[in-house]
Amino acid sequence: MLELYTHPMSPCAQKVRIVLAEKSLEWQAHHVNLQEKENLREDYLKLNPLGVVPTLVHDRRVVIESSIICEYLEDTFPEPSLKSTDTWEVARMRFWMKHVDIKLHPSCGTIQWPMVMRPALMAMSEAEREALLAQVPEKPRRERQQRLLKFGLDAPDVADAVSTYRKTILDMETALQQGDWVVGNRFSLADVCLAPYFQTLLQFNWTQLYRADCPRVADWFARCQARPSYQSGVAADFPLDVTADLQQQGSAMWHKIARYLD
Ligand SMILES: N[C@@H](CCC(=O)N[C@@H](CS)C(=O)NCC(=O)O)C(=O)O
Repeated sequence: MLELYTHPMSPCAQKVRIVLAEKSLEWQAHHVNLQEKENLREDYLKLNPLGVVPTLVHDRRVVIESSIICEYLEDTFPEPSLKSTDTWEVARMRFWMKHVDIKLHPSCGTIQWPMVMRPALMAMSEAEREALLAQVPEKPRRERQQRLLKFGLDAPDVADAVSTYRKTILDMETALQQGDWVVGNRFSLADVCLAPYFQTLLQFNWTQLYRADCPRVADWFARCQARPSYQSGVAADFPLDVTADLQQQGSAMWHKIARYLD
C-alpha cells in the first residue's frame, strides 16, 4: 500500500508522482492544502516534521524528502529502471538531484510562492498570517516566506532565484549536447527531478527563460511532457481553465522576473 501526501502545484510532489506513474504503481493520494497551511498541523508534522509535501507512506512506514522518496521507489520497485547501470552516470544523476534540492527548488519556491501562496495569506488578518508563518519549522524557509509575504516578487531573494534558474537552464543546454536526456541516453531520475520546475515556468508563461536561446532544453521538456507519466502525474492537475488563469497572472508579473535576466 502506497500513500502520498501531495499538492498539485508542488514540484517536489510532482517528481514523486512521475516516478509512481513510470513504474505503474497504484497509490492513494492525500491532498494537503498548502494555502491553508494544513502542512503545519500537528497530525501532519508527526509524519513529516519539516512540514512540507511530499510524504510517502509505504505499508505504514514513512519516507520523506522528494529525492529520497524517488530513490526509495527506484530501489523498491526497480522495473522499469530510472537509473543507469553505469556508476559514473549514477553519480551525475545524483549531482543533478542534489542541485535541484539545494539550489533550484528554493529558487522555484521564491518565484512561485508569491504567486500561489501569498494571495491566500493576504486574505487573512495580519495577526493570523504572522502566527501561521511563525510555525514554519525550518528557520531559512520561515524567514524567506516572511520576506516573500512582505515584498512579494520585489523581495531581495528574487534576483538570485532568477539567476539560479537561468544558470541551471544553461547548464542543462550544455549537458544535453552529450545525449538525449540530462545524463546520457536514458530517461533517469535526473530528468524526473528537473521536469517539474519547467511546469512552473509553463504555468506562469515564463518559458522565455529557456525558449529564446536553449533549443535543446525546449526539446527535452517537450519530450518529458509527452511521456504518459508526465501527463498523468503533472499535466492532469492543470486543466485548461486553471492554466489560462495562472498564465494570465504570470504574464502580468513577467517584468518582475525579466528585469533580472542579463
Ligand atoms: N526538501 C523537500 C522540500 C519540500 C518542499 O519544499 N515542499 C513545498 C512544496 S514544493 C512545501 O510543502 N511547502 C510548504 C511550506 O513551505 O509551507 C523535499 O524535497 O521534499
